[in-house]
Amino acid sequence: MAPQVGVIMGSDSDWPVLEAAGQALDEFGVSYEVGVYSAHRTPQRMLDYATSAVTRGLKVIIAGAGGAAHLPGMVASATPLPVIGVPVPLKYLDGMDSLLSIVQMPAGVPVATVSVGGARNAGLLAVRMLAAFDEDLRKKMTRFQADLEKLVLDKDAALRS
Ligand code: RP5
Repeated sequence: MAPQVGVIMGSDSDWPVLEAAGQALDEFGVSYEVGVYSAHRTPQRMLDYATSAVTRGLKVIIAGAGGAAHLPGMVASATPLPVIGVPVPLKYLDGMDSLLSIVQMPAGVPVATVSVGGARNAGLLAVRMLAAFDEDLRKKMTRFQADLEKLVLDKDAALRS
C-alpha cells in the first residue's frame, strides 16, 4: 500500500527529533515514508518530492527542519496537501529560529506548525487529518484520547491517596 504520510526533514541530523512522528503514526497503523530533502542543499529534489506527492498517493506531509527552516514552507508552496511543520531545535537559540522560520508563513500558504521539537504531536495531527475521512482511525483516536484522560485521572488519584 502506498504510504499515506510523508515524514521528511532537512538533514538526517533531524531524525532523532522527527522519529517521534513516525512512532505516533506506527501506533495508529498509518503507513508513512521517510526521507531527507533539504530546501537549501537539494532544492530540486525537494521540489520534485513536493510536486509528485499527490500522484504518489500521499495525503499529509510532515516536514521538520532546524535553523533557517525553510523546508516546510517551500514544500507547502509546491503541493496542495496539508503540511505540518516541526521546528527542530539546534545548538543555538533554543529552536526559536526554527519556530519563527516555519510559523511566519505569508497569507495563502499555510503550514500547521507544532511546538519546538513537537514531532509526536505532528504525527498525531496527521492521524487526525486522516481520521476525518476514516471511521476506524477516528475510533482509534477517540480511544487514544480516553486513555490519555484516564492516565491523568489515575495520576491525580495516586497523588491524593
Ligand atoms: C537544516 O539545517 C536541517 O533541517 C538541520 O536542522 C540543520 C543542520 O543540518 P546539518 O548541518 O546537521 O546537516 O537545514
